[in-house]
Amino acid sequence: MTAAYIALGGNLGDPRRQLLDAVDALAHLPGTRLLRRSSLYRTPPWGVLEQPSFVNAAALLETTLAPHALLDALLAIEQNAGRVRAERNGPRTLDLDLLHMEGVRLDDERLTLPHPRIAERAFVLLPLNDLAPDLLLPGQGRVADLLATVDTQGCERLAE
Ligand code: PH2
Ligand code: MG
Ligand code: MG
Repeated sequence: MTAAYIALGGNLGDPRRQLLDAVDALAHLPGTRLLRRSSLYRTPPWGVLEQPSFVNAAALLETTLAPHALLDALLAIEQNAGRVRAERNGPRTLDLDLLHMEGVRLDDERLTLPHPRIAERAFVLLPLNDLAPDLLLPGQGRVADLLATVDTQGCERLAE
């Protein structure tokens, strides 16, 4: 079994519902257990600024799936949520990004692990810090230390 960290996000439709349904779908993947999920956060849009605010979260799985099989499973869950691929960094119903798998470093045309841009994104680090503040991301650093270097202004934990 390998620990796998997933980032969830969305800003179209009913993002909270879509994220919670996606966590449920993650828990039901073959060979996979859901260990933890973070709080939900409302976060200002990053990249493309003229779009609704996002809801973001993170989940920690334990899985026997290989990295590319897990990536395929994440894309299938996005498709089921009605995800349409459009503008880069633009609005979306559901985005599932594979952040890190324990012991895995990988860089090919489909997948780079750890995800290369975790360190610059408050909307990823805030929920990831709920799950694993001491996690050391190879090449980037410790999650809690990285979180201390980014601007979390405008991010708020949502009551559930
Ligand atoms: N995802 C993006 C682009 N911008 N901004 C926030 N706040 N949260 C996201 O999940 C997000 C984003 C592309 O995946
Ligand atoms: Mg993304
Ligand atoms: Mg994505």
